[in-house]
Amino acid sequence: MLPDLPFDPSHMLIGGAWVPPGETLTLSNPSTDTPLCQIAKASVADVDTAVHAAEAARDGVWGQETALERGRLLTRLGQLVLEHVDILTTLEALDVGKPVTQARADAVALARYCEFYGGAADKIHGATIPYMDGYTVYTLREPHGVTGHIVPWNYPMQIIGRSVGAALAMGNACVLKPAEDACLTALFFAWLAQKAGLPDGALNVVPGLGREAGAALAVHPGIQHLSFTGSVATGSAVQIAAGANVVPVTLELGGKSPQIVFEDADLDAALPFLVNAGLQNAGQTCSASSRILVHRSRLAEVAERMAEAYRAKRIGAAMEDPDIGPLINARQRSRVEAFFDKAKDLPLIAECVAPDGPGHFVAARLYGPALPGHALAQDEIFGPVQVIIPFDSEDEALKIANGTEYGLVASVWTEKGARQMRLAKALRSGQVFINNYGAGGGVELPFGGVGKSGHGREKGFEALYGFSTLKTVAARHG
Ligand code: TXE
Repeated sequence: MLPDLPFDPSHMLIGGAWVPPGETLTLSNPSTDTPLCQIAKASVADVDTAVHAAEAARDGVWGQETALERGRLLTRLGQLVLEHVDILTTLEALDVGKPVTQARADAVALARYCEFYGGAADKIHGATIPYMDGYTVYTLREPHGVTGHIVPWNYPMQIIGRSVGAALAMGNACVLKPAEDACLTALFFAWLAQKAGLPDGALNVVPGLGREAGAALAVHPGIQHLSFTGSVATGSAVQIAAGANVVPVTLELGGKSPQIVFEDADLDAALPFLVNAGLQNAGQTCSASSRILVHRSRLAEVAERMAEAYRAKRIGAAMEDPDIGPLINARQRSRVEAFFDKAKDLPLIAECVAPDGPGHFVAARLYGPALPGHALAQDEIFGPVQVIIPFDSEDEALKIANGTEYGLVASVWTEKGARQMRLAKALRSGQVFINNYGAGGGVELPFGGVGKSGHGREKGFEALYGFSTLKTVAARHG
């Protein structure tokens, strides 16, 4: 059951007011497939009102706020998030089906984003540029104005932290469209932001359908920057829609991220990363490591040890804090099961059996050896499924690793320093990890992809450049 909330979860937050929508949608619990509550089905008109509220904030109190005060506000918000970690954890576990420990880590990460961007708000600035005699030239880093944030259901808190957190730090006013499958922590975060003293309209939240509210936000002429995380198809549609208004878009679209295990890899160190980077959040992670490339000399050993780890995993309801929770909805389960059909020609190395429904549970499966061109080795599955691909040489490993349409994250397990350096340079990927995977997901580390994994960078200081624009001022004084 849903805990008592200090706001009505069927309402939208627009211009500082909790507003009832014309229509609602039912939010359900993926662990039980039972309804949780009603949420807003924001209309095109609601999105328009939210954008105007953000414009009013941009042109009003929020737009006048100093960087120091924006930083203080975000720091206060981070503290409030920490004080409400328990309820945020419960909401995420119920809404996303995310095991409690993983949901808690996301809540703590949300606080960390607020702290980081709170601290960074007054430390980003322009430069002076040496120029011709008689001129003083400098640059000003300014907010875009009103930013749109279209967020998926797999990591709502982390994605809101990295995009809305950075956008607010730079002084933008935000319109956030959370996913129709999971929006409770977005609403709770907005309520905390009000408590922290965020001026009305600086953050507006309009839950609703992607094809209605999301599409309306993407095409709205009042939006000056869009940040989107989700599927390639929708990301591409959002970019095309934003193109009509010549609006910059940051796209984070997932991947097929490899871990490369060389003949000299420390397997004791690698094993937890090899497995957990694929199974965390039931594999519904943009940076999930779904391809394990293994030097043929270690193939049997890696397969055996990963299989052992798979068999020790437990799948269950999120509130029972299993290793693996349910998938978000029946559609996602069907998607994953369709990959099981495509894998009929592959050896199944290990399986962690899923409990029967009504929750959207699916077995965790490890397949291999597979050829690099197999559908399981090429397509994003977004479920608890990994595939082992053997290789014989460094060149071959690199070719396989770079041989998909994606390029989000890659990791290399080897003790050889020169090889680490060669691969870090040659891998086509937004992030490369050496003898680890993810480095704990630090908020400080710029994140984003190449190829169909998207473009633009979020997290770290880099995000602040993305959520701002640069003005050059040239003063002629003789
Ligand atoms: O994604 P969508 P879905 C991938 C993953 C998954 C697949 C489908 O492979 O299996 O996408 O998931 C909003 N205009 N990822 O259908 O449609 C929608 O409301 C504007 C990868 O959930 O991309 C939600 O808020 N917005 C991923 C958000 O877009 C629209 C995370 C994502 O939904 C819209 C999630 C439209 N026309 C899925 N249509 C990652 N990179 O982490 C939908 N939306």
